[in-house]
Amino acid sequence: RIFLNLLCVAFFCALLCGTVSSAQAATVIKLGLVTPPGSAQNITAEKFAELLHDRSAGKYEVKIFHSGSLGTETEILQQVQMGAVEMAIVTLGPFDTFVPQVKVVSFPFLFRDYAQVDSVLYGPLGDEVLALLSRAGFQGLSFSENGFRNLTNDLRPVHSVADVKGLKIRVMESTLHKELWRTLGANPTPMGWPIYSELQQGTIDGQENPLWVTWTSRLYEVQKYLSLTGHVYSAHIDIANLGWYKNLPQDDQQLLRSCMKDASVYQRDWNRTQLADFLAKLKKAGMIVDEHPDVESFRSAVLPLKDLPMYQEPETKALLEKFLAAT
Ligand code: EAX
Repeated sequence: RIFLNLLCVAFFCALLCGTVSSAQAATVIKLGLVTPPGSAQNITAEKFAELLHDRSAGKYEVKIFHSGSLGTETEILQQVQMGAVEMAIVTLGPFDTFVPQVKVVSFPFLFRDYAQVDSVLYGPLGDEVLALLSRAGFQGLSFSENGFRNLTNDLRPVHSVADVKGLKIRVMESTLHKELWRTLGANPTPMGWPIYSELQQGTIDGQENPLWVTWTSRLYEVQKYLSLTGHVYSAHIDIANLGWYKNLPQDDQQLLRSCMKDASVYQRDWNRTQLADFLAKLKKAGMIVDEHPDVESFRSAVLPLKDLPMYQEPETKALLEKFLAAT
């Protein structure tokens, strides 16, 4: 009987403890992104979740909504703006419509290599861009890496810009990317992600993305030709709803920023060490790769982009000049 009583006491203690600990339950942060587990965005998100959990001693729990379960990047951005979702990791593509100045970061052939990317974009100039996001209701925490974009298509090998003529290319939902491919002679169609079935059905001939995307999204199944054009350094932007962020204690705001910056360092390293492996896998899967396309022909063809009206807005123009001077 005593034993039974003790058992009851133990049981109620356990119950009580459970209640107490759930009363101190972690603050859940919803974070949206469109790519699947294993993608570069997820690597950043998972690292961020882990760092924030550890460094806040469990005060925050990040719940990742991946694979576009919250919608396209544009839709996710709208939800973050409204505060329905606290955070997101998105490509810069759809940002044009929210904060137009951000498109300078994706200017074609802006960065020569990763060393330059790290010193300029992940330095003070990048922070200047992040600071602009508040005017659209976002807190910019960090950039992270999608990678240098390369063209794939299913019609023919592309060596120089002349080979691009008339190709139906899916581009991100971005004026810059649309203008870029129009300038190169293609027939660009802006679309959200994913695009596998459109490529499979042949409504579009090609697309452009970093190697990891072409590999993890199995685009090699529906795309024959890959050219290492590296035309745009594609960044992710890691953001929070501004009002929500400003309501956090100061120390926690700083903690979120430093966790995201550190997650970005980790993710860039992950991205870069895998590149050779992705390329080998794509070749093995049957893609015909032009590793040394005539990049100069692309570079000179995109020069007029600078004179387009979208780059004449004074703030955008000044920012682009700063980036061009630093790269
Ligand atoms: O992040 O939409 C795009 O082309 C992105 O680069 C892709 O989803 C990977």
